[in-house]
Amino acid sequence: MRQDCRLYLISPPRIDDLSSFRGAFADALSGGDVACMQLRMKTSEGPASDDDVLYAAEALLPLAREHDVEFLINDRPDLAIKCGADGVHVGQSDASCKKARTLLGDDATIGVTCHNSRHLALVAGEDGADYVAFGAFFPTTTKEAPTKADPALIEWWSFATTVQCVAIGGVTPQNCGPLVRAGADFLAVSSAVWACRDGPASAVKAFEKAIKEA
Ligand code: 3NM
Repeated sequence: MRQDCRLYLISPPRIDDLSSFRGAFADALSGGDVACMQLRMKTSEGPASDDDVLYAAEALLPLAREHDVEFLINDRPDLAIKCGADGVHVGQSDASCKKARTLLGDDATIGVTCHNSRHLALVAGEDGADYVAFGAFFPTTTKEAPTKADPALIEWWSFATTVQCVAIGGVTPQNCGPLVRAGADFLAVSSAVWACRDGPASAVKAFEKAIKEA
């Protein structure tokens, strides 16, 4: 049986005040079930420096460990190794899934951005990805998402394979129902949690409720 859908947090693209964001992360984790946190410090102007990523990971990883939350680094297997993360999320123009596996080993979690492409997802699955990520399901301002995905893709994937899938892009507690019902294993969310008016804990709680009721 497939596990129930769970929440997967993506950091804000910029973390200007690490101590304040650490507080927001702790607040999010106090709100309910969180499976994973991806540190993705990257704006349209480019990625944060290696030092800034490592510094942020050093501050956030212990919190993730305390709450049994997987901690992944975006794009960079080398930084994932350096900071002791559980794995990496790679895009189509980053290190390949195979390369990441060679570098990180069998126990690491490796996820691959597959946009709205069945082909990319099948290749990632064959290459040993632990999950594939489809998106963007809804409009987002967090990233210039190059493709638009439909819940039917998740439905097809869930029937076709046992590799887990992540739904990403503009996901909120209000719009996530169709993704959950289609069989998404994870909802990957950034702004709906960090920019929630009532705070991250309240957003996580709202996602938990929406997932249960989907
Ligand atoms: N990847 P929010 S959309 C990181 O479509 C990312 O591949 C996407 O943030 C894709 O929850 C996206 O704020 C942004 O929309 C997700």
